[in-house]
Amino acid sequence: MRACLAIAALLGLLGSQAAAAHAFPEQTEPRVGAVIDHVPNQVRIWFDADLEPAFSTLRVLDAQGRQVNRDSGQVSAEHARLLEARLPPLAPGVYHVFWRVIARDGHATEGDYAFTVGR
Ligand SMILES: [Cu+2]
Repeated sequence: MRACLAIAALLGLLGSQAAAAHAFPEQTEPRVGAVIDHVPNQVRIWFDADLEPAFSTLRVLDAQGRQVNRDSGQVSAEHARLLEARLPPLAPGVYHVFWRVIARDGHATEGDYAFTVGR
């Protein structure tokens, strides 16, 4: 999330095109920085614009940098603004979610956030 905002700020500084049409996260599950006891079946990120399914990915890495989700995420068939990835059961620890999406205008945005699985 922070990286995402940094990219937006950078685009602003460079006087690039308005970031309005790019896709940025509006909500995530688990939430940014959350400490959770129950691991959900999926990580889900809702964006503020429709996503291009072919080039949008979501990877969840454990503290050792190993990807824990088997696929690399997909845009929901029902909701063009929802990026999701199935999760296996997770051991306690910190996990980083890395997302990269292409909006329908062809512009890429990316970012990451962490959540923690408690004991
Ligand atoms: Cu754009």
